[in-house]
Amino acid sequence: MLQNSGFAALLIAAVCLALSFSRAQERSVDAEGHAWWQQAVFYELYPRSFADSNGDGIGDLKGIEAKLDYLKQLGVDAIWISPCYPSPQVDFGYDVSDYENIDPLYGTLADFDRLAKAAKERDIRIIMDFVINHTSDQHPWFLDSKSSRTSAHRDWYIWRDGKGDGQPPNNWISGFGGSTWKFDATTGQYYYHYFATAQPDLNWRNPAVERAMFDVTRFWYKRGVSGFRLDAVDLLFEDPDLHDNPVLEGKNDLGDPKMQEKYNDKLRENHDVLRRLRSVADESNAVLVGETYTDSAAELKEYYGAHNDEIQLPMDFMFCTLDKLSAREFRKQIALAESTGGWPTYVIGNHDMERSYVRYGDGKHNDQIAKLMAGLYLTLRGTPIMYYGEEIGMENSNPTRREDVKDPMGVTGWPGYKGRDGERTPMQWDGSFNAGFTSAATPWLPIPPSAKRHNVASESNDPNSILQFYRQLLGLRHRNQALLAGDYLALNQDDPNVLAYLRQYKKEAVLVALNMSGTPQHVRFNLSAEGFSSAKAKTLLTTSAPAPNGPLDQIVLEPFAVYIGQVSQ
Ligand code: TEU
Ligand code: CA
Repeated sequence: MLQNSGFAALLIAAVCLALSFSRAQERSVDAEGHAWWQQAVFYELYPRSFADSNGDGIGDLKGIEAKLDYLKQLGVDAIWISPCYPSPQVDFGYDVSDYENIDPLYGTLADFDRLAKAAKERDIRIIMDFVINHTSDQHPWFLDSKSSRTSAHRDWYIWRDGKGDGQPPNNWISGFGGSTWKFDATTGQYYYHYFATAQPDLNWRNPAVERAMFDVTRFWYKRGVSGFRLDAVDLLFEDPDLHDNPVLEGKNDLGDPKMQEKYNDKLRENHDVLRRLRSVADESNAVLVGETYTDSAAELKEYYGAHNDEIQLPMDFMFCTLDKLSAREFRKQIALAESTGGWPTYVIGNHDMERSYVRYGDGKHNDQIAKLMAGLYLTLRGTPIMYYGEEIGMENSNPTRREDVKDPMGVTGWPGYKGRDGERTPMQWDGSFNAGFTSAATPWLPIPPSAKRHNVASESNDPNSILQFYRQLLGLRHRNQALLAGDYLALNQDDPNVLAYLRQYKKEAVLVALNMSGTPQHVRFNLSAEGFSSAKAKTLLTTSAPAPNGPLDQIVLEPFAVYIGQVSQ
């Protein structure tokens, strides 16, 4: 009897386990085996600049909450919020002094919970920015670490003796200019900071650091967060022997010698941490997005993990740093991303690089080119990550006087490099005072003059605007299985002007043709080799006028036009 009830309890436990396992599986993939993050459109927003609810000139969480309907209508499924944790704001939030709270500039934890609830009601997921490589020098861990050589947190950061004579431990150069080493007189040692001196690097060789940082992710998962964007994830480890990096010819933007970052960038050890971080994420069906600056397909491939057990969405920076409109170059770059065998992650802009509107624009057809770029990265196989304002054609507005520069990189780089303020200006909501971003007299960064023409309100009323094109395209993407899940097949690969491809899903396919040139192009497609005998496509969306009417050998594309059509077998 006793034995039987024991057996029954075991059986019940086993059934429960099986049920909960299959429920977890149900949650994480659709019928075709796609995870939620493969179907989602992501949107990066810089909280300082999105929407200001309390009139202090700086965006905040309540501001974001008030714009969720805008994002939903646009077709956004997940927002990645750049750091909104307590921070001295030396690097505008990328210097975190408390990973488990919200900076009062942006609101409170209660505001965050409200935002999370409101987002969930609209089926919008929240991705937090995880500044995993370094903290602020005001973080209690660092304050303790620097207090004495024997403090509890001493080994949470990287402390070394200098070479004597005021010489730092080695020749490594900071991404923000100068040596990566800063002498601290209290304990007579140098600490390592890849970025600003106010951003000391954590020592990921210390298991206590790993435990504390993994717990940070658990804290946010419990609050309903669906994943993290991993900041500067290439840089977690440094060579323990501190070998000098090989010095290259020439100087960088900030005037320092160029070097090959052989001993402090992309060390093997990164991958062990990523695998363990991923296991924690998997418990919450969460996604890891990587700020992965790779130089080759092989490096990008490694970030997925040997068994797809590291970063699900390593951003492809080789794609987005391709700064010219070139059908050949993009074709090559897409093939490279496809060759990794992983699920690609495409971006064309972020808070660290000149806005895509300016980088790709020719000064004459910029609006058209903005639509062309949307037609590209929102129809490729993979997950796209938008950058706020891209959908309305926001352009860079760089400071013109050194005293106006906010970004620490711009302060060091001036006048050669003006920093990143220009791509971080406030979102342009309407044509009113301060573009509807704030009621304050002065927003934290000035509103560019182009806000009069490029803003949400005016573009909502213009059927030919960039914004309407994004809405239509994202709507199409969400409804169309071939765009969501279809294979990528390059077409007309010798064409120097028109980038064309099929997204094929079972018997359906979507044809995408993008004229990357400033002259009209007549393109012909023969899809019989791809198994499509029909000589016609049904136009789904195009910017070409008149719309090409269907026969696949008679598609004429205006300069910089997008054509998207459905073909069936
Ligand atoms: O960026 C890492 C990074 O490599 C950048 O510093 C980049 O090289 C630079 O912006 C030039 O464009 C991340 C964040 O995205 C960036 O905003 C932070 O400043 C940096 O980390 C430090 O946290
Ligand atoms: Ca580091």
